[in-house]
Amino acid sequence: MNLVWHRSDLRLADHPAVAEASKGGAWVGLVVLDPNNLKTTPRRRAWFLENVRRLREAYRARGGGLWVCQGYPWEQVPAVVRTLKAHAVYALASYTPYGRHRDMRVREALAVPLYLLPAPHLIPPDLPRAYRVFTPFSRQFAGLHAPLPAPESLPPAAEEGELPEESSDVLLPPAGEEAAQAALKQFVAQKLHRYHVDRDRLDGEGGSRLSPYFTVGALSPRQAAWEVTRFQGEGAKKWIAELLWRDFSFHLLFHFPEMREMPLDPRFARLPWVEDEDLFTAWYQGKTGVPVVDAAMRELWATGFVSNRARMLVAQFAVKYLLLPWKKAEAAFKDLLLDGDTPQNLQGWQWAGGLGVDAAPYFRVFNLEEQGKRHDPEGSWRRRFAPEYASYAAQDPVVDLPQARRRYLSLAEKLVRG
Ligand code: FAD
Ligand code: IRF
Repeated sequence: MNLVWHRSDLRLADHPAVAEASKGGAWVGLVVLDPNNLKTTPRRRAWFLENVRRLREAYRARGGGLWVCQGYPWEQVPAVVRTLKAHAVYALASYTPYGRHRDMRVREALAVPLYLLPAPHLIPPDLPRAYRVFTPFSRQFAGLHAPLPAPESLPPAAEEGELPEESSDVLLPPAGEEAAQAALKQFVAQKLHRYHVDRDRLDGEGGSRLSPYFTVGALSPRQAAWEVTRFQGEGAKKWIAELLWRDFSFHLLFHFPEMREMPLDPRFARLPWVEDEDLFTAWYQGKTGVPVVDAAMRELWATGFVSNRARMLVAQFAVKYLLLPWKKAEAAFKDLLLDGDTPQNLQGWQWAGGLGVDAAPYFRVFNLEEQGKRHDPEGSWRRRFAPEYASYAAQDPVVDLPQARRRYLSLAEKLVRG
């Protein structure tokens, strides 16, 4: 008997550990509900648990069994191994600091091997050379292998362990790998051809909205890339590029784990962050008087999702216009996102905040009114989430925008020039 331990890979298809375990003998699946991962908002816990439910159904449908237990993995995994008299544990390698620490502790606590197989990224995050800039990183993409099929049947096994109930304060997308595949196919059929044009829409309608599935691993990046290999257009090229950005985030955090707490360019750690709780709350609750920021934050509260363009703008506003402590804002923002993912959120905040990720120049400061007009020209998204604003012009904003922009540029210039 062997174990396949699922973590951020809640699927049976394109799963190298499932494929390896299926090569011989009996095996069961395992999910350990880890308090270190579940210390988050109800909406994010509910999303993860809903996908575990769908995974358990996928096991049942194939005659297999998914075990679910609660506790620290370095205690629970060895306990399940002992109960089942398992000979080995298979899992997909984790590239995050916590994941690697966890796996080291589990390996030390186990009396049987823990086989960590490479997860199906487009570019393995643990490339020996560390890249800080996306373009040279993306050039390491050496093409795609076909995703692995899900096993048609599983070794007969009973399931064990209850899944806790968790209610979400936002509507959850349909969970599980079947729903993810349906959403992928619908995006490719209806939106891929214009993706390079529409992806910057503030209403997010130009994108796939697949990020929540990537974050819990109901969908693999390789499956998402493979689905477009038959297309040659600009939309398909941009789609692959954005999937590579996801891998770039994992790569950055693998090589620079300090970016959890520090700007990748440490000079910017010395920005005079403004510890003002009222200002933070105004930003966090979408009450800043800046329409594009307020619409974005209110959408995020109401739905758990917001477009990439809106994320860039609210992050840059927090860091450059308000000088809010970037780490506090980044963590609060992630906890509202159904797709909240440590590598992605850190990369996004440090890129948008000009804190050293990629070649995003520190002196790029968006004109927020212009951004709103350009990426929501009809104003329909703004009216939906911030109807009190008749345009994207600021109304009694929490900071004087031109003055705040000059303040940031002057401060950043001094830090860069030393
Ligand atoms: P699409 O445009 O359909 O893109 C397809 C996939 O490519 C996405 O699902 C995502 O996996 C990847 N991708 C697209 N854009 C980016 C990007 N800029 N960086 C990295 N990967 C990308 N993404 C998360 O998954 N979790 C987060 O916590 C997160 N936080 C972010 C915070 C900030 C400040 C910024 C600027 C970006 C953040 N992103 C995050 C990246 C990106 O905004 C989302 O992945 C994207 O908006 C999800 O919508 P979508 O699936 O429709 O994207
Ligand atoms: N992975 C686990 O193994 N166990 C859990 O309880 C997890 N809970 C999560 C909750 C939320 C909101 C998200 C992701 C998880 N994950 C859990 C996946 C982790 O990201 C993954 O285990 C990673 O390797 C280490 I979003 O954190």
